[in-house]
Amino acid sequence: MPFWKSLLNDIDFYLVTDSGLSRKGTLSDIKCAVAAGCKIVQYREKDKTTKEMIEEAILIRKICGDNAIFLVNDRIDVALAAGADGVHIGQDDMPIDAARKILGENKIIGLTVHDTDEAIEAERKGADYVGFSPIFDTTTKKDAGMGVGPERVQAVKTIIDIPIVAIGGINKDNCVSVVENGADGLVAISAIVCSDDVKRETKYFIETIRKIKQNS
Ligand code: TZP
Ligand code: MG
Repeated sequence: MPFWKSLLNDIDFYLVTDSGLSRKGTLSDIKCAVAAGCKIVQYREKDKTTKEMIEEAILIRKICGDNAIFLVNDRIDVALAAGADGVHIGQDDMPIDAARKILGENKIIGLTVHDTDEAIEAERKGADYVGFSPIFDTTTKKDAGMGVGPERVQAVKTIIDIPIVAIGGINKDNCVSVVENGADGLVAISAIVCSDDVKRETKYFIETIRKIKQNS
């Protein structure tokens, strides 16, 4: 059984990288987040060449080791070249069934969904988890659309069996409501990579999520 099976079923905090926003650099962000206990890292890079991405992804693979699941955004080629655990794709990226053909059964495929219909379809097509987006308004992804609000997580959570992580504008002030509405995990970019202490902020999210789940 791949090491990530149990981690995926016990998601709490999930880091997505952004080299454009990062204060200390993507590799530093990942090292600090994993040291703080982050168990899923998604390498999301829009500005580098394929060669640069593969070189960086190989380093990320080493940092994550068996402690954190390592996913690559969009780029199945980069994921395979670097030995990542899988990919995260969007509605307009390669369809899940095509991605599955390339990656095989032992890799993770996560899909971004915006409503219950897309979530049902994602599960039916074999996604391993869904990223429900965007919960709140965000400036990190310019075309993300308007935040739908944390209450909408409940509708998606109750309709599918695969894990649901929530993304978009999540920060320390609003994260509690998202978990209380049923998110298995929270994803953040700016709340982590723009901070001056990635380890501290990551710990805060993990502990907050765990506390809410214990009490529910
Ligand atoms: N997909 C949907 S919203 C988003 C992505 C990649 C950006 C999330 O970034 P932040 O800074 O946590 O709002
Ligand atoms: Mg994409």
